[in-house]
Amino acid sequence: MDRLSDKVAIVTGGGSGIGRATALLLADEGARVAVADLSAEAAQTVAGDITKAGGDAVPVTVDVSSSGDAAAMVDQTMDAFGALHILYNNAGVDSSGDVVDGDEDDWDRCLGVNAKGTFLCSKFAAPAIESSGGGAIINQGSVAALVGVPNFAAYCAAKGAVVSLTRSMAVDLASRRIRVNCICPGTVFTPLMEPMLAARGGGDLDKGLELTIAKYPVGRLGEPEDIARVALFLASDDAAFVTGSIYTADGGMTAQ
Ligand code: 1HS
Repeated sequence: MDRLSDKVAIVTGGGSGIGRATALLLADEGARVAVADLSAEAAQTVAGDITKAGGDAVPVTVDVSSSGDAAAMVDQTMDAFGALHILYNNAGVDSSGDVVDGDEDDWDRCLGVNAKGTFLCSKFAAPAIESSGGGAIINQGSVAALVGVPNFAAYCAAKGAVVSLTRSMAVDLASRRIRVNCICPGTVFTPLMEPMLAARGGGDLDKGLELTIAKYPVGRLGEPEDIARVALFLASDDAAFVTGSIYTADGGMTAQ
């Protein structure tokens, strides 16, 4: 289908995992995509995959916790495509430890990327989206914003901030014709999650996966494409009346 023809999207963290799956899906639906990632190599690889498949994409290197990088990412996208309609604030990092053994630098990094990064990318993207006629911002929350996940204090706090920021942005940006929604995924087995899963299994990744899957009524963890399809819906005109919403995509984990 061509649900996003004539649209331009930025996907942060687009070089791997959920971001990669979403960049590929949005391009397959006709969007021109800026694949933004901290890793220039990863961004180039995904942008190249889109181009080889007949799509239109450019790689962008960005540290979303840097205001200069976030502003430059939007400028590079506008220079490349002349418009911006969709921003997927997917880039994120994990954390380790509870409030007692958690590390202050780990807290600052986690809040800086997950919460401040969402703020900065949205700050610079919103005027560009407005000038392009409006569009959609999708923030990446987590079930960790909705339930307490053990030994994940900074991550839970950061994703809770993203959920609240989403509601605030939805109210503030409606007059600019920008819809803002948040996806709260359950665990998707990506490179980002391996440290947390291994720690949960006492250093045994397979044990950590077994313990985690047991928390999911559907009997499996998410796939990147499970989340990408929710992002596609929220980016598309099918969600024209949806803003300020929190979409859990968690295999029933938080329904228990
Ligand atoms: C990493 C993702 O945002 C989910 S947080 C961990 C949830 S679970 O593994 O404890 O079910």
